[in-house]
Amino acid sequence: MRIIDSHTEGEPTRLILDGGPPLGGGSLHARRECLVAQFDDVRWAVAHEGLVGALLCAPQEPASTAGVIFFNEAGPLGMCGHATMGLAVSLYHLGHIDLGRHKFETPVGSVTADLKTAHDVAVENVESYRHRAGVTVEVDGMGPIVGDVAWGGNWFFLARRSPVALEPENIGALTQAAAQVRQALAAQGITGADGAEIDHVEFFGPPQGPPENPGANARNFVLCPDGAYDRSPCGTGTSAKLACLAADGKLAPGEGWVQESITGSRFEARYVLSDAGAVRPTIIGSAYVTGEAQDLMGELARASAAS
Ligand code: PYC
Repeated sequence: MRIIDSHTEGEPTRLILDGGPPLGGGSLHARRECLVAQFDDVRWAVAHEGLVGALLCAPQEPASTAGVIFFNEAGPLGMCGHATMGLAVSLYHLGHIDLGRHKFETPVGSVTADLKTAHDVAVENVESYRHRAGVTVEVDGMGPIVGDVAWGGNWFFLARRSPVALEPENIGALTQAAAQVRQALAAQGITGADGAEIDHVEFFGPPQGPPENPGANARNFVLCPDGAYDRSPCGTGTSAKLACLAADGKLAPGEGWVQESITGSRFEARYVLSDAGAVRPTIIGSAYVTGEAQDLMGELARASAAS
């Protein structure tokens, strides 16, 4: 298996270039189901160090650059904003694509990565929307937490206030609080559309960027399904936030939003409205290649035999 690693605003991505499991043809959704049903050990082995894996696939449409299935240690993801940036930067680094716009098929729809430079990418995400507003979830020891349920390529609960101050020294307590919220959502039957599990929890607070670099609109903390927090501001979580801001009339089409992560990294974001009135977010950030490896599965087998 040949892989390339990258970092996007603090969050790692591991792209499988070739040698991945044979998933057959069909839609990216069907191939994602095949990955989970038949090759879950491969998915786990690639992503178990707390990174997001991206399996490069042949696209269905000739106009697409590639198909991609994102996953982490817990299972497959719908979309992943930071990893799409890592994907585009990695393919450019290898000389597989030029600067400019590239369409990628994902299991939840096609997205576009506009590679502006070797590192700067604007990702036009899938249509995003708020499913439920002002939902109250009762969390033991925390009381009622009010938030919105929204889709940004994954399902999010966006809490209106963070139960713990959004400071890096509180990451342990934030992770625990967000995990409790996620458990409470499931226990109280609060879901996304069609009963979909809400597997990402997002807390918001005021931005805390350094005085020499002001201008973020909000800081977030995002708990991912594998129990790890997102070091980046989370592309799909930022998309879900834009959908909520749009629904509340707090952000107009084309208006900029700067989302800061708990680590202080940032994504710029804005949205357009489709002809049908749906929110189509664009998330802008930077990614850097950090490593390349050949024979990853052989290395993992040797490491596990030696330990
Ligand atoms: O950037 O969309 C994102 C993301 C999802 C999970 C981790 N990062």
